Amino acid sequence: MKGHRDESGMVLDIRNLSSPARSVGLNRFTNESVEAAASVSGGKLHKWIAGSFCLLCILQAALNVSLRLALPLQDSMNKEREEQKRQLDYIASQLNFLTKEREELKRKLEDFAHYAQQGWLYFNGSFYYISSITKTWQDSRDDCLQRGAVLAIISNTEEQEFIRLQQKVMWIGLTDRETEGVWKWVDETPLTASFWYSGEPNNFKHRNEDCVVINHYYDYENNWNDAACENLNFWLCEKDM
Ligand code: MMA
Ligand code: CA
Repeated sequence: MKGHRDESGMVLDIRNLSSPARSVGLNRFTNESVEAAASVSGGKLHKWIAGSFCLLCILQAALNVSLRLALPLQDSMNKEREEQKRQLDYIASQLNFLTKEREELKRKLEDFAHYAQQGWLYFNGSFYYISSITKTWQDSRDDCLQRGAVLAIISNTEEQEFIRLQQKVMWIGLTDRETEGVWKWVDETPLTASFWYSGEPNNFKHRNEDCVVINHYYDYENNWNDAACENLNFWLCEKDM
């Protein structure tokens, strides 16, 4: 195309113009078209900058929102992790405790099996052994020690009842041979709850009766008797579990 279309849309053929006119026309055309071009591209740039700015704003807003969402999430995840660690520590300590407890129970079970097999009777936390032969009080005491036990120490009514129901005359671990009238158990504890049969202890006929047997009055709740320590009797050992 030989002509140039100006802004009005008219075709201007610069070849028909005189030289100065041509030059003026050309200059006019060139300046205008540069301005026009500049104004077009300037508008586009403005739009582009504005658009980019908007996009940045949107991105910033999105970032703000996601940070605001993410931070509490992070916080709660940390808390959850701490809680889980606490729970793990607790479970570990429980496991440790239960492992020890299991070992303790295993040992107890083995002890129980051992004493039960040898004919010991179990009552309220203790095993009891009733002899099948008779001995003096001192020999009976020694026998119990050899069995890892002591001559029975009666601490309360329930224990007295249990022993009475065995219906056997037996030495128990009570004596006043150190000081007449001061009764002491073989573990050195003083006598508190006592179950003397009526009239006992009596040092019968001024004999020295310094040791104690379960009497044969099994129907009576109180059936202890002081007897001579050299007498031969069955005996009762006790082992606390
Ligand atoms: C026996 C003896 C004594 C007791 C009296 C009770 C005969 O002696 O066991 O210690 O006090 O019986 O009658
Ligand atoms: Ca007596």
